[in-house]
Parts: sequence; C-alpha cells; structure tokens
Amino acid sequence: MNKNISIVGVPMDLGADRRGVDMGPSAIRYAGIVARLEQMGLNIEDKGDISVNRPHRYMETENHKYLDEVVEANAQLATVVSQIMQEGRFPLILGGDHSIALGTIAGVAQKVRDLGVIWFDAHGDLNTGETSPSGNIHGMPLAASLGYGHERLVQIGGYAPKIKPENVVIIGARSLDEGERELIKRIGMKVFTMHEVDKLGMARVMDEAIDHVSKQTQGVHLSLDLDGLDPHDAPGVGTPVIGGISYREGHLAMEMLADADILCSAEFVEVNPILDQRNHTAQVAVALMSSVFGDKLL
Ligand code: EXY
Ligand code: MN
Ligand code: MN
Ligand code: MN
Repeated sequence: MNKNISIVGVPMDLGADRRGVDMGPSAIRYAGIVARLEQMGLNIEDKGDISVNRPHRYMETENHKYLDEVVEANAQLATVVSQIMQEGRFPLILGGDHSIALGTIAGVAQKVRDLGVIWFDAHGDLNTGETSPSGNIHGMPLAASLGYGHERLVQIGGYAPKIKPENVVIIGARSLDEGERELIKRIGMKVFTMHEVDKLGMARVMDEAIDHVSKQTQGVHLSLDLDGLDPHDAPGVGTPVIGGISYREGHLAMEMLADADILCSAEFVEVNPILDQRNHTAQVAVALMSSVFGDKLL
C-alpha cells in the first residue's frame, strides 16, 4: 500500500438538492483525519480545498442543475488528482457531494489505464439527464464516468470513457431508478444490492467484489458514499435510505480492501454536518479511512 497520501477537499454541494455537504471536508478534518493517519505512520500532505464557484442564481441545463459550476470544479479536481498520481502519491479526496467522483476518476484514470472501481452507495448514481428524476448531478457520476450522459460531464478531463462496466462493482444499493436498472442490465454491470449483502454476508461480497474489480485492472478506486451505510450509523447524509450497511460491515469491507492491497485512490463523499449528530458521520468516515489504510487492532 502506498504510504504517501495527498488529501484534497472539494467543498461542493451543487450536485445535490440539500445544502450542507459542502462542509463535509471541514467536518472530516475536524474529526481528525490528518492526525489519525499520521499516527499510523503514513506520510500525509493536506493540499487544502478546490475552489468551487458560488452561483449567483439557480441554473439548470437540460435537466442538469448547476452544470457549469459542477463541470468547472471537476475539471480543476481532475488536474489536481492526476498531478498527485504523477508524483506517485495516493489521492484521498474528501467530499462534497458525489458529483466530485467525475473529477477524481478523470484524474486517476488518466494515469491508470484499466481502472477498477468499487462504489459503495445506497444509490446507483447511474442516471443521465434523460433518466434523472431530480436533475441532481450527484445521481449521475458513475454513468458519466462510463461514458453515458451529458457530453460535458462525460468529457471532463478531455477524454472518455474513463472506466469499463466489467471493472466496476456497486455495493449497498437499495434505491435505484428505473433508468438506472435498465442501464445496469444493458451493460451487465455487477451490483451487490443489500439483498446480496444480507444473503451472502459482507465477507463473501467483498471477496467476490475484490476478485471482480482486480482481474483486468492495474489499480482500483474506492468511491464511498456515506449514505451506503445505514442512517442509524451515518445520520449526517443528504439522501438517507433505510436498510443500509452497518458500521461493522463497512469497517470489515475497509479492512478487506486494506488486506487485498489493490487501491490506488479513494474518495469519501456526502457527509452533511448540518444534518449530522455531533459530527458522528464525519467520525465514521475517519474510522473507515483509517481501516482502509491498514489500521490494525493489534
Ligand atoms: N437516484 C436519485 C437521483 O438521481 O436523483 C437520487 C440520487 C442520490 C445520489 C446520492 C449521492 O448518492
Ligand atoms: Mn452516491
Ligand atoms: Mn448515495
Ligand atoms: Mn476489525
């Protein structure tokens, strides 16, 4: 595992309907991410935050809310992330709403040609402007990274597609829109819904997921939406869905990823301190990050 980690915050909430996830990076830093990882002997560089333009007024383009601002911030993020990769460091991105995966993946996939992706989420984030019920871009980043959706989202970083469906798994899904289900079936993507997590258990799901994403890839990106966890364990998220991954299952999944030693980059998104209880969800995010970087009890 790469012990040199560069942290970047993306204070963005324009991809979501509820304000507040723009404070996620502050909440996660306040919960002590830098000290925690340094205690583990890792070399941490905190590069601060990307600057996200505040819109003067509400803007919508073909069922994409705040398209200009989301594209602009993600283009910046893609550049920063690919520089971090170029320096041989591990990018750890703090969200922000999940639209920031567009920029992270654009930056990482520039350097890792066949990139695997593990996407923890209650949602599929596989909508396009045509299928989205909300026009919120945080419901679209996985589709756009696969090459589906608005050209400006698909082309962030100047190339497309970033990833192939056979190298992606979603874990924890329990709220998929009709258009997302159709896309999953059409491209044959592997999805471990909560049904599979319940039936097989997290250990087997992770064994299969790790096997699936690391077969034909040179590195794997972890995109972890805190709403993949159950709202009981992660209340501070904008789009909670009951019946999610428990803290213990999430923790086990992170430890199994650390043992597999396949990750080249990671992002933790959708922490909303306004809806949180005493910064609990940010603390959960920090605990999961320390596990994924190999924190051991003994
Ligand atoms: N599928 C719904 C939509 O597209 O509006 C909800 C998306 C929520 C996305 C959250 C961040 O994962
Ligand atoms: Mn998401
Ligand atoms: Mn989600
Ligand atoms: Mn453990």
